[in-house]
Amino acid sequence: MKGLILAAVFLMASVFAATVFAQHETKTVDGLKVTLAITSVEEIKKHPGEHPEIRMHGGPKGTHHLLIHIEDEKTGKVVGDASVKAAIHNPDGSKTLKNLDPMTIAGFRDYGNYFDFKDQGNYHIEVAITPAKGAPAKTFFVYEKRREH
Ligand SMILES: [Cu+2]
Repeated sequence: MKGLILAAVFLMASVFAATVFAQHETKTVDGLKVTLAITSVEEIKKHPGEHPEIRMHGGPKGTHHLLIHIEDEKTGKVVGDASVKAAIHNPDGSKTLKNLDPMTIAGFRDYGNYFDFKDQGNYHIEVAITPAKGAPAKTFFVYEKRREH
């Protein structure tokens, strides 16, 4: 069992190592460790073999793939049975609301979807997490788009 877990961790690390992230950040809220990873669609299309995202959500749309990975802070267990939504406040003042679909990368149940982050500026990302057991939680990230990816 321990060997299996180590193998899975190694597999996930190698999947992540191959990825150039536009943003990668972890925050802790209400006993949950929440990791945000944003990858540009360009990057995904350049190395489709390294990015399982290429087959997700009906194929790439928009400019970026947003992924949320959730772990229990105490046990380190992946929380794969939550319902996760993202509300994005775009630099032009508009708002985008999307469900983050359950998706499996390297055997882990994560959540994600494609978004349009076309404009330069700050995207305020509010992530609402409703675990199957336990209280709902909210956390915030800021994606600062300063370059063309
Ligand atoms: Cu995905």
